[in-house]
Amino acid sequence: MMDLFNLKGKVALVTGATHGLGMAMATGLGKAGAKVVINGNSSQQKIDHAVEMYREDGIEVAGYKFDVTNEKEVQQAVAKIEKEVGEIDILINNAGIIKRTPLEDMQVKDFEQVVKVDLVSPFIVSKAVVKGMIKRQSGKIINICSMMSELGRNTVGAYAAAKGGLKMLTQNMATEWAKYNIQTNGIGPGYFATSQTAPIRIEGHPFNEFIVNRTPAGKWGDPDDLQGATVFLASKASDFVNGQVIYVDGGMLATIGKPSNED
Ligand code: GCO
Repeated sequence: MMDLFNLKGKVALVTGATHGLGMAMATGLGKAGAKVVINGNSSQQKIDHAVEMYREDGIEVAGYKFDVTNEKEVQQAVAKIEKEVGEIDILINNAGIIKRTPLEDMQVKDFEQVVKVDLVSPFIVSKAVVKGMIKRQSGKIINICSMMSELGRNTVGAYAAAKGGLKMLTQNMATEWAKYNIQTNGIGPGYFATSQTAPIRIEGHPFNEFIVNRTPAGKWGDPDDLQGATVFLASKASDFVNGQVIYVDGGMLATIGKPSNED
């Protein structure tokens, strides 16, 4: 039974994996036996530092710097990875940004940038990787969605539009590519303790109290909580699962919440 979750011999590309949720998911794939390829676009130094951290964790890893929104750079990077590391069996489209601004104040260019990174880049990277998967009649694509794939929240309208679109893009990728034995699914993280949420996760800050109260588990998620769902969707165990989003959210989407004075 455990062989179903064994990723030995597989190559997994995880975008935006120099820190945070991407690093946690990539680490899970590595611990399940995959050879991990991480992407970043901030600095080579940051990528090199992350590679060292993976290696200290016993993970076989390679790091590549490229801009996931630039189709030419992505195509060149995928060709380089497939030449230097191996054909990509598993793709996690995790790279993403958020800009928190009331919609009425948001600049169009900022809205477009969020959509470009969070929605268009999963299309760009998947398009570059899926050609090999189609040829090999095998592949796993996992798009990292969000609570905002299902719910709105003040000031994150562009992000919600992108993540809502990413849920539907996941369903369409599943529709078009399942016939090639490619399974495309999503993971929707709830509220996790990362650098992205650091500004809204301050002890005593109203939003921090709100999230803890709004989450039945009564806490922020730990990035490692995502590893089980990641390995499941990357492995043979999910070969007949397609177009689904697994929400790892402590129960947030299951409830309308409760009054703050209620246990
Ligand atoms: C926010 C948070 C969320 C989380 C996550 C929830 O500002 O509401 O950053 O967007 O990061 O996406 O699923």
